[in-house]
Amino acid sequence: MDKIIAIVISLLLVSCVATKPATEAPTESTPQAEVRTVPYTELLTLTEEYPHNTESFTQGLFFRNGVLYESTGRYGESRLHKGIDIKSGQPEMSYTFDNQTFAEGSAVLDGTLYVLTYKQNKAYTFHPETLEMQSTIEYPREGWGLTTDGEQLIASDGTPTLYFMDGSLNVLSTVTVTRNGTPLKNINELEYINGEILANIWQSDEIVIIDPKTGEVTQAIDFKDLYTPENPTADTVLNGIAYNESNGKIYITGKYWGKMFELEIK
Ligand SMILES: [Ca+2]
Repeated sequence: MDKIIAIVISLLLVSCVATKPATEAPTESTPQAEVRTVPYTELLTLTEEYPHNTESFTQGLFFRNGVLYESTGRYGESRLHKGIDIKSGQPEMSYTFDNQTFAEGSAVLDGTLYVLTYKQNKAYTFHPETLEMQSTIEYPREGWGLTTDGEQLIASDGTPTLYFMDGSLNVLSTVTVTRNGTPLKNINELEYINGEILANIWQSDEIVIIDPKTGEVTQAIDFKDLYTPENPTADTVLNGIAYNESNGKIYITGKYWGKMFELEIK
């Protein structure tokens, strides 16, 4: 009997010792480690280069069921392309916007394709198969990037805010994107990949990885060694991130770039 009591007491002592550190842990959250910027080659392997239309001012780039879509911007140059053959860069079909429209990011949610506009305070919906325009929705912000987690649409507007919206573009929640605790503006093209949001920062070679719940940038990826446009201008910046669920690869291009790059996650 004494032996059993001794074992119980020693077990209790062990459990007290084991739980002690937890009771002494600081109550305030530990500061986040400084966000590192890593060259893209640290996380991704370049697997293929494809042609990209140098007349496309890329705004939105995404796959739906293995089919590549791209929306392009600028007045008089705004298009929506569907079924882009990655080997030739040629689309199966295209919709041409009127000259008063500057198209922006695009994404499909629940069988509806959405395209934002820059300053027209309008978004348009399309049938994703036929590219037939279906409706116009009032949109009270600048349109920049657009993506979806499959439940909601996620939009950027050039500020540090990301907007989570329903299919009628009503804002359900927002999150402020921060990098090392500082709000990060110029969030542009977006791509939701496996619980994280990839966003390129307008006029930079960086794509940041954002935690959608907190808005915190967890990592920054530098793509400056990926590509130099043939005729570089202030416009020819990286802006096009698409994840193809069918093969698990990421596709990256830029405005007026002559190439689109296929990358595999390491
Ligand atoms: Ca995208």
